[in-house]
Order: sequence, then structure tokens, then C-alpha cells
Amino acid sequence: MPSRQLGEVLVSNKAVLDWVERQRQLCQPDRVFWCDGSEEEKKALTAGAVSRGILIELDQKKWPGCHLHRSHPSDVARAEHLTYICSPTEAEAGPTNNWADPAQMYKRLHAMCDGAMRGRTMYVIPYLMGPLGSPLSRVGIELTDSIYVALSMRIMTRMGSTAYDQLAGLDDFNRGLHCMLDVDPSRRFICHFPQDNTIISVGSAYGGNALLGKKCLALRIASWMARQEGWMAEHMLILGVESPAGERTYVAAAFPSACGKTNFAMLIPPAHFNGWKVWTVGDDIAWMKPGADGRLYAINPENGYFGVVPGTNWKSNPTAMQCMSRDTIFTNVALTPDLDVWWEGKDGPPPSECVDWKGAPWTPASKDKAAHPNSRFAAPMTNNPALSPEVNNIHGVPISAIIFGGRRADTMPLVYQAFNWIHGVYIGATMGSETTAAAAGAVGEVRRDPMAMLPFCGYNMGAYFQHWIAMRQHMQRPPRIFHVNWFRKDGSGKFIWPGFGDNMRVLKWIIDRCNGRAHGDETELGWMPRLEEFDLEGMPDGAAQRLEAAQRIVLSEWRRELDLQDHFFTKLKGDVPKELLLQRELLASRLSMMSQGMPEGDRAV
Ligand code: GTP
Ligand code: SPV
Ligand code: MN
Repeated sequence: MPSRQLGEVLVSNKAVLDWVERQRQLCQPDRVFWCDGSEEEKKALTAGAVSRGILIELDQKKWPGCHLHRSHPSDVARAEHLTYICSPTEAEAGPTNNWADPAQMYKRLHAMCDGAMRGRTMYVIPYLMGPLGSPLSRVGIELTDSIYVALSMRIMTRMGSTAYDQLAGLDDFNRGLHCMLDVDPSRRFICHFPQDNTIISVGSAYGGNALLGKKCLALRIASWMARQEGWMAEHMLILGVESPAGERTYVAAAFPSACGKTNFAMLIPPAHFNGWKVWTVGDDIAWMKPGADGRLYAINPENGYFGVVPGTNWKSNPTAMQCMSRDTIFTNVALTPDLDVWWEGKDGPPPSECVDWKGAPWTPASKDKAAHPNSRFAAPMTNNPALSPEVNNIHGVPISAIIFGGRRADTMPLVYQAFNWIHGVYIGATMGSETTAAAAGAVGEVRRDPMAMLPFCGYNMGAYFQHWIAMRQHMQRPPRIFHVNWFRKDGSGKFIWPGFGDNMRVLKWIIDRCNGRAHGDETELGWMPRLEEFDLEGMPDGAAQRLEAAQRIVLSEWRRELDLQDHFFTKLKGDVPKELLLQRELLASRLSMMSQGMPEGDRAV
């Protein structure tokens, strides 16, 4: 066989060749570069990106293989208002998604992409979501004119010829077209065509908008496929807890963007949990399917982590610090004069001077932040010292618990357990959380974010709830369902619960419940730990009072919560399954009974 030069075509699959050729004719790049995923290719592309100033090489002694990228200042987070589900009818997209008619949207986008890569290179990125050979894995091909996207996709997915191995001769692959255009918010669209397994993203080169394997394929398109095919695509971390005796229990947890998945998936237990160990399977996305034994099995479709940087340090998340210690692309952190990186919440004092995420001079006296609040690291999962040995298991890992959790300053206790599956689906469906910097728009406003999927569900949210309910029939041993909140605040605005490693105490109760080893007290909300049995050993004085405060059910707060849930269900119109409306009624009546015997003002929920 003649030796292949970097960038030359490496696939003979006709469906791939035809589709790429059609996109080439549309976008008219000067050059098409077929990625193979090799080390040699990575070196060449990285050198090219550095020479063009797209990547800045960091101090290679401190940060081997690491680079900094600065995105356009208008392009620093997911753009939910510019994200569309283009299914044939508006009803299929549902009231929580932006919808556009597919034919019209194709026309509009094709006009925008017409000649858009003139003078540029089109990178052809074959990628595999999930382990090679897994029946759950899916293939995508992303065409992009961003070398930063090409290098990031290499970290975040199993990129290269391995994807063609999974595809074999078939034409069953996601077609993803990404054009940077002029990175102008007024010409920015992230569009999904679930029925065509197609994504077109224009005008953004940031994270979830541009790395099409992640939110676009692995959540929006996959959630639609999963409903057709009887599985689940969820915004969930997957972790394994190993006991000193070697027993491994796997849990999946859905927290909204920037609400703690990466941190939880990399948890290091406090000293007193000697012999306990948490293994990371995934930190953002879970694909789950019932197995022959009646349990729910999960794979992580990703190959790396695109994690929030600010607040990460050797105390809060040493595992993440190790993940980003080599071969990592940082986006929108600050750069020091000696080519080190800095961000708010890093260990040690801020540098006396540096260059902020926009490239402007910064000192501790500056009023703006040095790193963008949504600055991120893209690191290969193989950097993770706690990477689960099961991460490449083609069958996935059996899930014992599903944990829902939002960022709530009030109302929501630290932890409770659903009475059963359907009650758990209701708890997930009514989740609320404060908005974060992960999406463009206001930060800190409580909104409903069902199952942490509000921005990621590729079809009608009511039908999605129905799918969750229906999945129960396919599992003789369904996961138990829990709700947690690490973010409840006290009267002075401080977090009541220390979080991070101490979340092991909550996780321990959860897995003990799953394995039939811990008591639960029945409350209006669900099962709660018995406070006197909850493991607080090694925590500072006052921990018992703080736990009690974190678990408190405050009727006035729940009254408001029920109203907010009602508003949300009303917004979904007739699409909410009646089972969930009934669960809300049951909760209201339990709380109403609780209010009997309370002072006048607290009664009548
Ligand atoms: P996405 O990648 O956007 O989907 O987010 P994520 O859910 O993986 O969020 P991540 O773990 O990166 O956490 C984001 C923010 O939450 C960071 O600022 C963390 O410092 C903070 N955080 C995470 N866990 C805890 C916790 O247990 N307690 C508190 N108080 N903050 C936490
Ligand atoms: C999120 O916003 O949930 C993320 C980051 O995980 S991004 O990939 O940019 O969507
Ligand atoms: Mn996410």
C-alpha cells in the first residue's frame, strides 16, 4: 500500500465520501484534511495552531503538552437561545425547545455555509462515542474549519480511524457540519435534525456549541434515538464506589451544568473513610440500557473531560488537577508572564500581574475576573488517576442509584430518597436549579431543569417524561432514585454543607440504602437518613446541627416550590404524564398534613 501523507483520505466508505464531497462543494474550503487520530497528526496540527496564535504553548516543564486557547469574547458558553430542534413538527420539539421547520432551516444554514470555508481548511473528524465494539456506541463525523475544534475533539472523543472500524461499510453515522463564519452572535445557530441524524452548527467555536459529539450528538440527537430504541441518553456522571472489602456499586447522577458532576465523579473520600475509593466512569454524559439481568447498564460515550476550571484546586478536586496536568487545552483562563495559568480559586495567592482571559493586562486590583467563570479544561480521561477500569467495558456498568441534584440556596434538603421509580421520575422532572455561567444569560436564577436535561432534550419534554416512566417496565431491578443539594445556604449566605470530599458521607448512605444496609425515615418528601446514624465522624463541632439544618423541610419554601412546579407543568400544557401530576398532588397532601398543628401562618400548603 502506498504510504499515506497526513491529511489524505483514509476511508473508502462511499456514504462518507459522498457526504463529505457534497459539504466540500457547499463550503468550498481550499483544502480538506482527513484526520486519522495519530500522534504524528496531533503534533502537526498543534504546531500549526501555535504558529497561527490559536493556541499558546504553556511552560512545558510545568505543563507538559498543555496549551491555552482564548475564544472570541462573545463566544464563551453554550447559546441556548440559538439552539434549535428541527423536527418535522413543532409539537415534536415541544414547548421547552426552540423549533424551526427543517426545510427552511436547511435552506438558511446552507446559504450561510455557502463558500464559508474559502481560504480555509476543512477538517474531517471521524469519531466514536463509546467504547469500540459496544452495541451502545455511535459514530459521528464532524466537518469543521476550526483547528481548535479538531484538537479538542481528539481529546473528548475516540477520534480517528477507530471510528471507521466501528462504522464498517455502513452509512449509519451522525453528519455534523461546523462553520465558524465570523463568530458573530447574530449569525450563530446550533441546529439539530434528529430524523436525519444531522447537526449543523455555525458562528460559534465554543464547547457544547462546536464539539458536536458532546451535547449535540450524545445528548440531543441521542436522547431522540434512545426513545425510539428503548434506552436513555442522560446528562449524568457515572461513578463506582469501592468498599474496603472490594464491593463495587455504581451510581449515575444528573446535576445541571456547572453544578458539580465533575467534582462528584472525582470525589476523594475524607480520611476517616479509610479503604473506600471512588472511580470515575464519566463526568458528564451517560448512555444507559436495561441488561438481560433486569438492571440498567451505563456507558460513558466520551473520552475526555471538558471541565469547569474556576474553583478547582488541590484541595477541592486534586483528581481534576491531575487530569489537567498534561496534554490539556485550557480555554479562557489567565496567563502569567512565565507562561503559567491562573484562575479564580486556584491554590495560592493571585499573581501580581497576568493577562486575563481576553488577553488584556490584569492585576489583583482589577475589578473583572482574570479567568472567565466558564473557563474550561479539555483533558484526556486517561490522565485520571481514578479512572474506572470498567470505562472501556462494552456492556457498561450496572447502575444501583440515580441521583438528581440542583443548585438551590433554600428548600431542598441535602439528601432524600424517592419512595419508588415513579416518584423518582417526578423528583427528576420537577428539579429546579440556579442558572450558571455554563450558558449565556443571567446567572443565579432558579429555573426548572428536569433531569438536568432542559437544554439537551432533543424532543418534547412531556414525551421524555413518558419515556422515563415507560423504562420501568424493562427493568426488574431498577436503580433507586435520590435527590441531593450541596448548595443550601444558611442565614448569612454561607453553604451549610462543606461539599466536595464530604459528599462521600451522603454517597455512603445512598449506596447503603441500595444495598439494604441503612435505615431511612419516612418523611413528606421521601426517605431521609436518620440523623443520629449519619456518619459525621471527623467533621468539625456543630456538624450535627448543620446536618439538621441542611435536612429541614420548611413549609413556606415548599409552598413556593409546589407553585413553581405547577407553573412549569402548565408551560408543558397537556404533555405532562398524568402520573406526574398525581405525584405532585400526593406531595401537596402530605405537606398539608404536616402543616396541621403548625402555627397559623405555616398551615395550608
Ligand atoms: P458541566 O461540565 O457544566 O456539565 O458541569 P459539572 O456539573 O461537571 O460541574 P462541576 O463539577 O465542574 O462544578 C461546577 C462548580 O460547582 C464549581 O465552581 C465547583 O467548585 C462547584 N462545586 C462542585 N461541587 C461542589 C460541592 O460539593 N459544594 C459546593 N459548594 N460547590 C461545589
Ligand atoms: C455543560 O454546559 O453542561 C457542559 C459544557 O458540560 S459544554 O460542553 O460547553 O456544554
Ligand atoms: Mn454538562
